[in-house]
Amino acid sequence: MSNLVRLSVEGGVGVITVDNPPVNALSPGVPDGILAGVGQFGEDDSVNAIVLIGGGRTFIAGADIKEFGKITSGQKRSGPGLTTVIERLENSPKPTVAAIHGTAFGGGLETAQGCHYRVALASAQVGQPEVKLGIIPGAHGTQRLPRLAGVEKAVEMCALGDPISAADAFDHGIVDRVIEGSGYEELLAGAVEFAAGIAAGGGPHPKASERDERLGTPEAAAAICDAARTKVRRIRRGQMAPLKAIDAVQCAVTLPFADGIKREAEIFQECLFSTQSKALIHAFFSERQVRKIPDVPKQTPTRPIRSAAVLGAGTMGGGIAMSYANAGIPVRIKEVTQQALDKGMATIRKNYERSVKRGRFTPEFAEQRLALITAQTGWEGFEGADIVVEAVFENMALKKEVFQQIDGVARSGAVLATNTSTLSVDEIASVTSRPQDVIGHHFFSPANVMRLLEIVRGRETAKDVVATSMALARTLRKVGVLVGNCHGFVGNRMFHPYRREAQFLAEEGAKPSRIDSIMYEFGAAMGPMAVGDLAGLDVGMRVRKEAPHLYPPGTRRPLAEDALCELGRYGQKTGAGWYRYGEDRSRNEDPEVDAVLQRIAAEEGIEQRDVDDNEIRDRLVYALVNEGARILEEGYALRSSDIDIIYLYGYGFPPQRGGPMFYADTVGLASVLERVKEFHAAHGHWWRPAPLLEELAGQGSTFGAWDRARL
Ligand code: 3H9
Repeated sequence: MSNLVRLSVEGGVGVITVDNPPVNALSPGVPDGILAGVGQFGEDDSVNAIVLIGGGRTFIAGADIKEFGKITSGQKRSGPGLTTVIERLENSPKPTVAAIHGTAFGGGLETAQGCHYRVALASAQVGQPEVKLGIIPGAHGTQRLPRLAGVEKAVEMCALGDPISAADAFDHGIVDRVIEGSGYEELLAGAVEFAAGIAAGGGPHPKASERDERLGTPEAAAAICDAARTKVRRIRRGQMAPLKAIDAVQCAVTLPFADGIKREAEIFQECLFSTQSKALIHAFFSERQVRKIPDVPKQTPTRPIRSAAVLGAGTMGGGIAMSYANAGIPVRIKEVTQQALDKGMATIRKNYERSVKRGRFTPEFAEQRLALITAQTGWEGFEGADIVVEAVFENMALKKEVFQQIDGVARSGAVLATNTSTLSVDEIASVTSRPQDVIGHHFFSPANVMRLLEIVRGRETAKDVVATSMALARTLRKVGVLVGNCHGFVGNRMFHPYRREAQFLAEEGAKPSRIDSIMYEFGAAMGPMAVGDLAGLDVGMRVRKEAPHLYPPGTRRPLAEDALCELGRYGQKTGAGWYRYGEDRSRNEDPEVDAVLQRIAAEEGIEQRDVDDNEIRDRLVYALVNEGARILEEGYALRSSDIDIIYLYGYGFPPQRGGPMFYADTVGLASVLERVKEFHAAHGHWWRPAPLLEELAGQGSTFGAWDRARL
């Protein structure tokens, strides 16, 4: 018997317990153990039924994702396949019952579908999240799930990958009984009682593979599948697995079960070996890796954050306050004038109303959250806050003044966070008497929605403040990434050359709308011009004015956006920027922009030409990669995969590309370097290859290998 699976007998019911913490993944040894358990209990006359349950906090959360990399790299694997186990559970003469708590995901839910019955705690969730890893269910889930739940539900679950509650699963026939109680013990007792009752009632016991009463007609399935295809082409744009998952589920209706599972296996293999799947699996592990900070181990104590105070009720301050309130943390929000405070609170209220309208929050939830926000113009209560977050205008003198005030009121031991997006955390901390408590919390707009939180460690930031910030990010349902204190930190420091190249390309003759569509086709949520218009072109103009050292003498300076700003074209907020905007915010090309670009080209002696699409893509993406490589070698990011997470969660980089650094690895660093050198020869200074890129390309290595070698 595998040591990952335990067997016991309770009241005539054989219990198979999977014990593979933390999530009971189907690692090698688990399928073997379940198989052996079914065999042993099958032959044991004292056992009338079998319960399959997960030890610890969850049922089986799926296949062991680490194994996929081994398969695709050609490593040999031994032991029975999961489908053998599932067939054995389904063909067991004694009734089999899956007892679900925590999460039954992917191969876990497929294993449960092989059981004759499924019971679950009300708190449990079930799902087929494989598409989030760029694959489809590969252990017959696309064929059994529609037989249990109908095609519509199966398509939704397999194509979108989102989990559903036990109640929803019960309503759709995936779960046969919801067990009262909240813990493992109650689940086990309920499942054993259920199984004993079923056994006493006699057979035959339902096999999902043989059921067809919920499948419906091929015509009805085709209509459901077509509608789902239209939807995923929009909301999972550029991703292959969701469409493949729909194809596979449709086979449940058009093919007999035996042929359906063959087709599923073919599609599964095709997806598993795709670059998209490798990218999404990279993103899965990178999101978890990001929490590991070599000199701040897991055991580092954290400071409790039970209350917060935010300075500034503008767009960022308001969104930050909402993030705290949404996590159940009472938060004070302070503005200088009553008028600014009222405006900020009106926006917060409007945002909650919108979330209620969209069905994201219930009206009660929104009211409760709103009640957690205290609006004020004074400092009252700040002395009790566990964290004070500064979100005032991006100006060093102002931030210093505000931090001096915070230093005077905040209690000893409070975390003092600045939401600066570019300024030096050390300089801000230097005006306080406690730089060890100061840290950057760089939220992304809209702060209540965007998942990224760049956590900027200053020279003197205490380790427990770092650990507290990382834990707080999870509480706020954000992905916290630790970065170093350089201009723009990681995300904006890389975004700067990306947007600079976009301007250069436009000045050289590439149409702004073409530049945007190249990045959109690459999979980005928005192209660089549209992003500029959304954020406001004056933001970049101000940075260029305030940080002239960023453009040393003799280097080419982007001129287009400053020129657009001079014409009052600040972007969407003024109705015009790179585009002219209609009342409904529709984007229209504008000849005035072309005229500005032509004028700049003529004045600066820039030759306007027909810029090739590949050049547009490579100059934009490799500008990110080259700067990312510099950031890595300078130590401002811990890993290339941290940079990828920043771009996936903060900048709309397409998930199926895995992030800019992973994308560069998939292209091959030698090819990337060759292009960077070409651009260097043609455009000079800004394209000097990063030494780390040269080093890794020279060794035939990758950023991924660099990460692994260092940690
Ligand atoms: C599949 O099943 C394909 C099938 O069709 C079969 C085909 C034949 N494997 O997320 P956490 C690790 S595809 C390996 O922080 P939480 C994770 O890396 C799979 N490792 O916990 C982390 O490690 P570390 C379908 C896994 O409580 C630790 O466990 N299933 C796996 O916030 C804790 O993870 C999925 O896609 C795994 N399957 O959330 C489910 N899962 O501590 C993926 C986790 O070293 N998993 N780890 O950093 C999840 O969604 C979440 O982990 C879960 C728990 C919700 C379960």
